[in-house]
Amino acid sequence: MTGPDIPESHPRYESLLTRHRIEEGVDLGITSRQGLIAQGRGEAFDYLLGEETLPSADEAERVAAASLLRADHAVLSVNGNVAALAPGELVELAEATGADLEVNLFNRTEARMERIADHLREHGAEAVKGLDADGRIPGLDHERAKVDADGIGDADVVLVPLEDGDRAEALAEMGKTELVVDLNPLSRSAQSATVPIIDNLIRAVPNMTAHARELADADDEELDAIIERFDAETALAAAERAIREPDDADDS
Ligand code: PTJ
Repeated sequence: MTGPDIPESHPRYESLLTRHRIEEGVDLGITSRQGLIAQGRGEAFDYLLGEETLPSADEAERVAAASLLRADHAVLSVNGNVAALAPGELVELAEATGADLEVNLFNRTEARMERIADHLREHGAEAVKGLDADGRIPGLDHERAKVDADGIGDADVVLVPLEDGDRAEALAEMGKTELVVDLNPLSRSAQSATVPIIDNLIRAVPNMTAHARELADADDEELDAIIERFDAETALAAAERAIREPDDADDS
């Protein structure tokens, strides 16, 4: 992708870069036009959160990394926004944790599925799932229910960044450990997650990879202890507090 002409010293550099990536994703036929709206919602929450990773989000990212490492079969779900914002970073997270990558779209079209899979391959992905669509998530209408039977269908741990609430709830009902990245702590996706990560995807993914690398030699007991100590409600409450009472900040 071409870089935007924004000086790194600009106070809103990260936000402008993110907008540029989403815009370019639309131009490339990767991101849906609804993705622009989703980006705007996300930006508003990021602004309220101070555009930085809260300590509670950093902890959730470590727990997510431990969950991916501990999984029998982990899958990172990729939609049009995620593919535009952090394709190379997701490939690195998949490599660091042994997870599969699967394209899974809210507004599914075959053309966009193919383009996103190609885009991930251009960023170093070796295998990309999602195109077989031979599995279904129960309780959703036909197009939105499609998954790969040997991908999300079979996974015990799934990372679903920027997921819509319906599908997040349906995946949770399938008993999967669901790691959700969403800047809105009140969204149904965040609320139904096993591990809600209230952070911007562009900060969350590299930080999960850093945690995964640091935990690469940890044994199962250590990973289990990290996972068991985590409390989703506390993490959600810390993010909500950071928005409502910024002066108290997140001191968890
Ligand atoms: O590519 P598709 O067809 O799968 O569609 C993807 C979108 C994201 C358009 C679709 O899933 C959708 O409409 O999502 P929603 O219901 O708008 O939810 C998106 C959520 O992601 C909202 O709660 C936003 O606050 C949040 N969000 C947006 N940008 C980011 C974000 N969270 C983390 N990082 C971001 N950069």
